[in-house]
Amino acid sequence: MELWFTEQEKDHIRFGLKAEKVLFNDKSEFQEIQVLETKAYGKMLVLDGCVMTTDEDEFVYHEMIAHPAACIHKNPKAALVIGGGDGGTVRELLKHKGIDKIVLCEIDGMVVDACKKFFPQIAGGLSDKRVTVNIGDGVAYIKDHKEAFDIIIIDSTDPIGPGEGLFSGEFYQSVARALRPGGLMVAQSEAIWFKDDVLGRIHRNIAAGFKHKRTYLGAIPTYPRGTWSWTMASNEPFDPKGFDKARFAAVESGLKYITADILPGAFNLPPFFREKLSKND
Ligand code: SPD
Repeated sequence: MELWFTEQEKDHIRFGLKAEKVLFNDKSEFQEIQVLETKAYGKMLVLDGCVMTTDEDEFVYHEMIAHPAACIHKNPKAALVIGGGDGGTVRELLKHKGIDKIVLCEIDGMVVDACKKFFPQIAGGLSDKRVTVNIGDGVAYIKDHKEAFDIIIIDSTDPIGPGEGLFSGEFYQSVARALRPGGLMVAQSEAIWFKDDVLGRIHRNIAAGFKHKRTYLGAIPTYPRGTWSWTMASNEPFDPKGFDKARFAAVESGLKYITADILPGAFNLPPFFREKLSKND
């Protein structure tokens, strides 16, 4: 009998992949966790029925969430990743030798353990000496930190379930307070085809915490509708075109998606999406 994984986006939209095997299937205190073997994308991590990462396309998401901020910030030394228990975002930040401290705050220890076992090429950096793994609630963690980080990355699940608090206006205000002067936040901000009310809420809430924000895009075939967005925000102006070229050149040979053209180019948005966002600025 064939085994099919389907992610239901709406009652009339589903994404499906044939699964060869279920490698892991458990329920933590927070969510259902599965690791499936697929022919199309290799191993795939699924949380509460939504694809989080796959062997084949994870590099797009993790490069895009980490390197723009690491190269646009003037001189990043300390970074915090909230969520991101698979370790992919941490792995990319570690490529920047100038970043000497990275804290990962992930609510679900079972996600970290499963990823260390099934995705060692993604999670391997979690044992690096520059990295501290804190298993706990990112919403509480951020409230206890003031002017502590240069870069804060919100590598959350979708805005339902355990990830919901990571999309609130109050949370983004706490993130702004936890950044040092000149600090940058990057948050995964969902698919560009997502319902206007969901996107509207995310962007209004980010604007509640930050004076400046810019959204950028990348292509991820295993995420709903394939075109994904991230939003960079700060209380000081920043310019994607003014990224540090030498810092980018030092990591470029290890990258599979971002180039020196793609990095600033990803901030060019199609007019329909720009208009959608402008309603919530
Ligand atoms: N709909 C999927 C959104 C997932 C974003 N986070 C993925 C975590 C990968 N590190």
